[in-house]
Amino acid sequence: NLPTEQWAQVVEKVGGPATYKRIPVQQPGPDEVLINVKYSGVCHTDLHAMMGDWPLDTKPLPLVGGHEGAGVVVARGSLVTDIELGDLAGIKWLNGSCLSCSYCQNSDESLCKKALLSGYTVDGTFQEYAIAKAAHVARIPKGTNLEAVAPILCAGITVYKGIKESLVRPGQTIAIVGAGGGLGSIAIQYAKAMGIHAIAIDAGDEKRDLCLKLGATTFIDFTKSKDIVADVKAATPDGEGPYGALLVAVQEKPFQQATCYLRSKGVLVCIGLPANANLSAPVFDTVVRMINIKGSYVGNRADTAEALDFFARGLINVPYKSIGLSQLQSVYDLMHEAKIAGRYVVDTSK
Ligand code: 8ID
Ligand code: ZN
Repeated sequence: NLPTEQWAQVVEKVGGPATYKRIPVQQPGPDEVLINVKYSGVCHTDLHAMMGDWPLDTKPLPLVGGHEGAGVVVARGSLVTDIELGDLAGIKWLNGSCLSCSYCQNSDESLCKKALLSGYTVDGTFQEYAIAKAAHVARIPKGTNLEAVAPILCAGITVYKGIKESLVRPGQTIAIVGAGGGLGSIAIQYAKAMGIHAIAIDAGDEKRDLCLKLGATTFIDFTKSKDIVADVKAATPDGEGPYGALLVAVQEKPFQQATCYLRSKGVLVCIGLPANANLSAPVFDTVVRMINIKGSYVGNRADTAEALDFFARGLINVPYKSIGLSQLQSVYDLMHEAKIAGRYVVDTSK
């Protein structure tokens, strides 16, 4: 017997704040499941959504944010046959896609024009009961620690996919920019597990200690370095710079810098989504040094399963701090100040 009402964090106007209140529990449609979200990670995307940072409309307000939700399947629609009540499951940013367009056919589901986005175009995981399309729900093995796994559902999938997109190979070096934040701290560990050396770039002693503990080979403090480009190059064995750069910072400037410290033929993978940012690079250098610039946007269902498998093998220890769902706004306040080392995970029962 499911409750008809629940606690949720609701965005009622652009710019926030998020309001903790009681709202109705929705019923899943025929191809959907209802998940009792136990824990949800807080991604910087949730803050961008509340602030109206992007040139993409959310669903009409009110909006329930959140897209790193780990929980238990408690109801399913009549067409759903491959996931059982009681199974552990995760709601990710890609809540659903059409599964039949040319992008979906090619497993580029995040590029589907009809994609549904959790906590953005549909209500997300900052509530006790959330809905997702069964085809896209992440399958989580029984016995998994739901609090620890939650951040894998966006941050983990995204950085794992991004590292693959960088084409950096085992034994080579990647720069992770924004390395002390949620995506960055997890990226260090995926890189390490994939046999890749990570140069971590971020600010402050807490983030430096975290990055080095997680396995970064070097930490560069962008607030203290007098010459980021020279420092990054100097941190690679031949002084030529890293083979790839994973940009998960929420500022425009480091995107420009990366094109300068990448070694020739290096790949810049843009993941962070700072508001109103543009990327410019010198055309001459880009040509004669054969620099690659690309974007990477979450991951498909196979990336999801693979990212979760790295977690299940004990290779990824998400550095998370726990807090009640009722305290979400305080997490946004810290995030806005770039004061979070690692990830916050909210407990929907508090
Ligand atoms: O699919 C995608 N492309 C995707 C998926 C998930 C998240 C994209 N994102 C986007 C988010 O919307 C956000 O814009 O990735 C970005 C990072 O998300 P996050 O990791 O959740 O944010 P955070 O925890 O606040 O970490 C950001 C870090 O960047 C550092 C900050 O100190 C912080 O630790 N940073 C900044 I701001 N400027 C920097 C700079 N110049 C910097 N680090 C290095 N150099
Ligand atoms: Zn996210």
